[in-house]
Amino acid sequence: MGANQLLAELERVGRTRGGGYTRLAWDDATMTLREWFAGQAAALGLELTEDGNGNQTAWWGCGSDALLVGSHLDSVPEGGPLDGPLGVASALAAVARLKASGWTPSRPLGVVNFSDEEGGRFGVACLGSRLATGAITPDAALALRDASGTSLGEVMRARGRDPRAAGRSDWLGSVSQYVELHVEQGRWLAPHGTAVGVASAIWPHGRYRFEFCGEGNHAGATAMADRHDPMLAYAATVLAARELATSSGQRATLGRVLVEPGSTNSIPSKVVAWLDARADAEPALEALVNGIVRRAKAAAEFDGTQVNFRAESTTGAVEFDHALRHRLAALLDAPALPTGAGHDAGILAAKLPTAMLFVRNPTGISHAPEETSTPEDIEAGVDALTAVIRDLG
Ligand code: HGY
Ligand code: MN
Ligand code: MN
Ligand code: MN
Repeated sequence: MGANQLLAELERVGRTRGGGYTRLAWDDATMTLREWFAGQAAALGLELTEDGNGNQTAWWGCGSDALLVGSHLDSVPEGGPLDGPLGVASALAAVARLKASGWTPSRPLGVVNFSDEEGGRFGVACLGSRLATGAITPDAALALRDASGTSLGEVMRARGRDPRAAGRSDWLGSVSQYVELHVEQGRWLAPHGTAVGVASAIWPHGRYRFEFCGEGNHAGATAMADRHDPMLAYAATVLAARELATSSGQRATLGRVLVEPGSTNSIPSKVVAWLDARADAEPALEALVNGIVRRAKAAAEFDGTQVNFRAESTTGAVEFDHALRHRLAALLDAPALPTGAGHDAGILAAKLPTAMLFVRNPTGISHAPEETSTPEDIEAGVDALTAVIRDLG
């Protein structure tokens, strides 16, 4: 079955009234997708494994020196249909094509569905691949809590997994190359008139948690001069992030905010906000984040409130393996392009030769329901991935 048909099967899973897709780690929609993936593996005669972190891999052959392809099936809240699923569906479609053609790999081939790439529920991105590579400890990961206060460990246990099995997985030791196909996020391929590109690098980026603490009080009975409203330092931080990112040509977003108690007629006692900061070089990222933190602390001091700050997850600049990415670019006659989006491939690149293919996204929009590609470009992506597997496999 082709990638377009496979994606059509996922169309209703996790759809929201807003028209987006919400498929958070271990939620009902994502459990449906995991079962779908298992069904696809069985239909293709692939052997399905799951490591202690929830990463599923469907194997064609077994042993060392494996080639791994795939991506993730979870989404951000109200995300688009392709970020993640396109890579998994294209990998399954490529395997189906290769099997139908009678081709057999000379080395083991795995199709992976990495668990919780987006961090949409527990806040930290690429949890499955970070756990599998040791980039985060099981204790730190399992203690992460979602908006309801439930920890990852409790969620995994409720889904029949043993959280004690989480952590570095030995299966990655048998993998010697990873190629992830992904919908383009941003609009570079369209103006360059090509359907498929090869990733050169991933911008350094990080996620940082601000906690603005003030004095909860009555919204009607408290004079303005008597307030210690943490919302003000939060608002100043949002504006500072935009100002500092814009003036330095980098990127910063405060997109995940929790206001407590959150009632209309109470001055908040606490505002928790997550900063997503990205820059074209590590020193620039550090300067950007430090500048935002300085401004947050100054604003809090002015209002007699407090601010706590901590980095939740940071990913250094990723330069994809030169030999591999040049081989793919030559094979496909495809251009190379950097990306500001993070990926599991960025985590694996620290451990083994890794490359990414991007499929044209005509609007460049992602992490929103409007994310799209065309059926023709999706097929072109499968053509490219099939050629890559033939070449490497
Ligand atoms: O956040 C990212 O850049 C990725 O889409 N998870
Ligand atoms: Mn993704
Ligand atoms: Mn994403
Ligand atoms: Mn080079």
